Amino acid sequence: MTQAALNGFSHHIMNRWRQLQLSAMDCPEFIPLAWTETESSKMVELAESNYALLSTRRTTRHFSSKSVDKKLVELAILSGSTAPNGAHLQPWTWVAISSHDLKQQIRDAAEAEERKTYEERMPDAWSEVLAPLGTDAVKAHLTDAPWIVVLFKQKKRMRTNGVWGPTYYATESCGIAAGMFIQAVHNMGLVTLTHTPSPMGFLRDILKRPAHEEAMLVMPVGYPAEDAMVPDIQRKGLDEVAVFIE
Ligand code: IYR
Repeated sequence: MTQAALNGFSHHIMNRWRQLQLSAMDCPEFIPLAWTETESSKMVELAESNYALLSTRRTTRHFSSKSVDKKLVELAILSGSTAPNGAHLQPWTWVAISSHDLKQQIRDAAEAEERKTYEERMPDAWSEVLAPLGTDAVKAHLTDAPWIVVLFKQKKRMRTNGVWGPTYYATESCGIAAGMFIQAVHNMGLVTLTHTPSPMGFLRDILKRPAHEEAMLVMPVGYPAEDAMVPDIQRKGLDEVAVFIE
């Protein structure tokens, strides 16, 4: 046998061994999909009512301090956590805060960063598109709302062998989870706002999260203030957002 053939052979043996190890390790178990067919006449009705519900969702900066039952926040988090995600690693941690002291600490730190962003860091190209939305460095919603939920993305995971490994598509997974959380909050008759203080490192420190977790979104949850306002803006139509190729 030539040296090249020997190398090829040992490579083949190594690969086979690896395959055997893998199949012994994760021998997947499957169960039947729980699914009941929806009558086709009902499907359009359901699709329309879901769209109608989502169309009424608005992001407001004006929250009431009226309290919200913890159970509702738990259900919103559970709903968000049903999101499809990379390799089913569920790479998220939701930190839900109702402590006024902690909300104040988060608000103070967020406003300090946001003041720098709005006053020094924000280029014209950015501020010109934010101006119509009326955002600024004052983040009263962080103390007005009864709850703030901070979504942390897990960048790594501990493998069963005790060695750190990556998570996969954690940003996409957490983005989808946040969307489902927002939908759940809206569906239960509450409002939320996707706040993205930048940089967000202070959230890990204040909330004592480990280094492999990175804050992605801060979402106050509550009732809207009685005089809550929203910008007068329209959503793009289907022909502006979609292309169908049939
Ligand atoms: N993070 C800042 C700025 C901001 C940026 C975008 I893009 C928005 O849609 C809204 C705000 C803030 O939260 O104010």
